[in-house]
Amino acid sequence: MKRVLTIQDISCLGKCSITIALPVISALGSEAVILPTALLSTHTMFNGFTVKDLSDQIEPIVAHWKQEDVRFDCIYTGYLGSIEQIDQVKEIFRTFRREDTVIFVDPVMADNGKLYPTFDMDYVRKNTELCREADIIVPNITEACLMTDMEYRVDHDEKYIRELMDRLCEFGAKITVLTGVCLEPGMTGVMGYDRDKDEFFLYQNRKIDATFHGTGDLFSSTCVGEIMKGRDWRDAMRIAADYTAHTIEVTMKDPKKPWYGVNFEETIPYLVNAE
Ligand code: PXL
Repeated sequence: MKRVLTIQDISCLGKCSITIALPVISALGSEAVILPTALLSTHTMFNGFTVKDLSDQIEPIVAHWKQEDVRFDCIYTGYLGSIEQIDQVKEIFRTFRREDTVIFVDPVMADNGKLYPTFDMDYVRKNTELCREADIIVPNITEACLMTDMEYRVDHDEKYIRELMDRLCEFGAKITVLTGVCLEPGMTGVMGYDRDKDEFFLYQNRKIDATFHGTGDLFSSTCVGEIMKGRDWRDAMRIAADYTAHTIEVTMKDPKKPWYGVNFEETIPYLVNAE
């Protein structure tokens, strides 16, 4: 069985980061090992959330794993707490990276043209450094614009997306994926670039007029789980995009849906059977 280390926060309530990564990666048949970066009462879209930084736990946990000679097939990072933590994560890459370890970085820090509360431009620069060490990066358009110094545009055309992709590809990842790419009315999806094959990939599916929290984490966790299943990265992205859209649709039909996240629990059977 493949073993995935995921490094992100625990938002106790809120259906994002580790509380999505764990069930999704497990459902797709890989062992999910967690390294929590911070403990929050909720995600940061709630008012009055509490945060306990867990940076001081990282070193002893990693030291113990080294003693146990633990190996990972993938290291997947999402929301990290601080600039110092990004240095700790880089060190973890150095410690556990083997020839066939997939380093998957989702530089979670912004959406819809805005940085999340708690982050600033120094954090953006540091997250850019982390992306330079990855095999696969999956920023959304807002994160990509911040990291490449481009203007954020809600309405975009292919020329704009290509320019953004060109700048992102300079980070040197084997696979560069930009999410939230809308190139046809009513559609949204991803554009990817495979460095070794020098090939672009565009996948568009129906755009649902709603934004829900945690859907980026759902997309990334699904990609990781599918890649660990041996799926080609293009198929993994297609399945993840379809699964995310399907989950949003199912959530919208629930009159009792919570405002803070999607009903991914209901759609796990769909995911497990996705081809
Ligand atoms: O879904 C991304 C995410 C993860 N973790 C925390 C967040 C967010 C987005 O706001 O606040 C704590």
